[in-house]
Amino acid sequence: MRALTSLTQFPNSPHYARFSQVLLTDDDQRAIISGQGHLDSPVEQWDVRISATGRVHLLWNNGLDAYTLLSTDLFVPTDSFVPLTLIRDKDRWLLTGNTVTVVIDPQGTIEVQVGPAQFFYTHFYRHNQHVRCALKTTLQEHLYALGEKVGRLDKKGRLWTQWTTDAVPHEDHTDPLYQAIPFALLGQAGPQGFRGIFLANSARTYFDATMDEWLWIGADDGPLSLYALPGPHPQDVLRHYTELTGRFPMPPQYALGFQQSRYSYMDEQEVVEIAQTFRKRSLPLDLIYLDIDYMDGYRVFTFNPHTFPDPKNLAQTLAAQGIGLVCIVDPGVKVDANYSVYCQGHTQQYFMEYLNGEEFHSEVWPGVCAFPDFAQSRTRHWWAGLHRPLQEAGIQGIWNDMNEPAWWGLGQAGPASHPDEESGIVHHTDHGQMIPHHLVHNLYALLEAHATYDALSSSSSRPFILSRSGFSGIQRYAAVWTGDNSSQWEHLAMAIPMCLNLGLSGIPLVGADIGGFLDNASPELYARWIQAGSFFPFARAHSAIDTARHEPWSFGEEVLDIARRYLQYRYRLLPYWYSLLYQAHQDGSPMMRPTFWVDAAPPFLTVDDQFLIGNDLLVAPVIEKGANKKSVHIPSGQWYDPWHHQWITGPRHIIVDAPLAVLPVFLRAGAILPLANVVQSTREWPHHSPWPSVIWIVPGHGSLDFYGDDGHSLQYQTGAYFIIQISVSVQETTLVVHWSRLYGQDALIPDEPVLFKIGPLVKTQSLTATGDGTRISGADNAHYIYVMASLRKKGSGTITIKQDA
Ligand code: MIG
Repeated sequence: MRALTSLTQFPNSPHYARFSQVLLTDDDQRAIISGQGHLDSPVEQWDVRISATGRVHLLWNNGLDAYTLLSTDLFVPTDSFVPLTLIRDKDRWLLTGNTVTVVIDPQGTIEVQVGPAQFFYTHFYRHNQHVRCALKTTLQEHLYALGEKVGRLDKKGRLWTQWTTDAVPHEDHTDPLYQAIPFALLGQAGPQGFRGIFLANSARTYFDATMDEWLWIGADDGPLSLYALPGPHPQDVLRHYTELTGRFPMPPQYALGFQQSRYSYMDEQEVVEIAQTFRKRSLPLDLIYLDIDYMDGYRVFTFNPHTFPDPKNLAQTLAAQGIGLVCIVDPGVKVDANYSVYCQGHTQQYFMEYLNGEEFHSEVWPGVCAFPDFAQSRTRHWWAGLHRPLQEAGIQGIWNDMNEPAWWGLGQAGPASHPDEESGIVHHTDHGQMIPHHLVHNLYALLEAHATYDALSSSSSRPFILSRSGFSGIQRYAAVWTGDNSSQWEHLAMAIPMCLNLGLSGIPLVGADIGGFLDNASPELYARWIQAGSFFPFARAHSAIDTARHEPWSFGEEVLDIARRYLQYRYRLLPYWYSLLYQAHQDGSPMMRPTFWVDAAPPFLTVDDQFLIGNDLLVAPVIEKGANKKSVHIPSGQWYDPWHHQWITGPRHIIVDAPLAVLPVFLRAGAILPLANVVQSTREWPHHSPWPSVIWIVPGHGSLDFYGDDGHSLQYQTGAYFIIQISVSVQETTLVVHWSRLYGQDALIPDEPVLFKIGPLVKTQSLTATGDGTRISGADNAHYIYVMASLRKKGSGTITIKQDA
């Protein structure tokens, strides 16, 4: 690995580019800047384009653009560009289009002004194939996203590399990790707010934030292809970024359920026992994972005939308990003349090759392996077809591991070979090009996920894929977990900023292995982890081979009760989660959000031991050993603490009691939380997505677009869904709850009435409720008013609560 610590070694280099000419193309949609400098080539070229939506694309051509080439096969970017006007202003060029202004200075700077966001680029530099430039930032501006990174929420102060790597074990200094997401979100308090930079390049790339006032951005090869994405809210930036790279399709509803894994459940009997114990202990569960030992000698797409003789029967047995099966699939295919997958791949030349056409081999779990060349659509098509036996056995989801790709070299002797060093490997494209591996490496998991997605969407149900590695756009196909963490308190703490930044990188369904993968969790650590993990978008417990048992009942009765209670909270909240999934699907908003999402001021710009689910639920997990209190930064506005029945006015720093059974949560005034009955599995709702029995309305101002569909088919893509907008407002002594259907037909909406739980109110004795629905008095009606109503009847309804005259 390269020991780069900074990109800024040549601060006074004469090699920075200068600009000599700016011209418009015939259609006026592209400005071409010619550069001069003491560069390796006498003339360099830059393109500037402005999209109709206000994104500014700056492209410094430099060799093969593998990202654009291969992603064009996967999807076509939607950008359309506006006509530009160019004028010479003194010795600079002014380029305008739409509401954007770009100022090009012959000294070698390009300044983009789009709304309150400003992007000042300078120090364009090339050395051999490496390109870089500097983007102006300030001490006040914080840095986020960048995919999957260790450390704090704010990524300033370090050099970050984007190069997909099997990083086991990883610690606070480890970089890079499994995902490569060359997208940075920059943000500060005040009107300037947030802005984003996407470096659309699949080579090894760098974001060097070691200087306070400059962000250096570089790539080892390929173009410096930079998209400036305006804000000012992070939601605006994410909308732009996911418009370019794609959004998360609605997954099957079980993807939000709890999931249990271990490396490995060794045979069918063990899997059945795990399922039965979950049911016996009344622990909600939707999926069990089969890790690599289910296979026959680690041969992908096979089952071990002795330990998993009847996977179909196993899947049926589990399905009867509402539990689905997910199988791991690694890309390495065992080189074995008696193994049909290898033989097909070899004969058809589906595998990666050396430049001289020889098949590339390296060792991984099955021994010596060949690796599918996912850059070719014919290989992807073949790979998709290989999933048929798994589907026929009734497998619900696919878990893609080792897809960085990870391999260990040949032979035991030397050090493990690293994909960097396999410099002679090439990929072939559909258009007859050969691309060196280092330009495809970061895209490998994305291309594999695309093939897997195709495999699983050939039936009528929605695909569910979990991927360890990925590039910008992995959210089009897969959920992501953070790889091999450890059963240590530091790793529980780190999971929060890691998943927050993954969410801010456009990937909504994210989580870390609950309990920690390596090592053994103490009962206390597991209790704290399952509490916190129940509030992560993706909730899966997993543990390595040779570790102690980590199922929820392995730590004694007290911890089991805690696990059950928090898993039940998770299932109750599923209607809320499901609506957030839909929002992610629509505009790229994360489901798990940093508190700066609602309050972009200090300390929220750096707070990373608490998080929001949507905008209404603040979660503050205990992440320290032995702690029974939690320090919480409450964002501005009124928040309700349901454990201590207290209102808190933010912004405020508080310390709350949090004994082992308590994870502090806070509800925003105006929160609308649709809550389901506790079920053991989402399969208890075979015909519709999570449906609330209760909608908790917290007095204040707020609204929620409550979304639903059938929960499993692709018919939502052709309009089979509904959206009911629910809002609450308070004026003097009157509180009004209103709902109205924004979209969807009656037949899709369950007929079961819902109970509006409105409160806490000061006292309900002197309050009257009028409007649609029937008032029900509950036991604790001193603080809550309950009104039963149908969300289906009529298209809308209102409940008004008034103080008696
Ligand atoms: O080199 O399949 O991150 O979740 O259990 C280890 C065995 C390979 C790494 C994954 C982990 C999985 C394990 N895999």
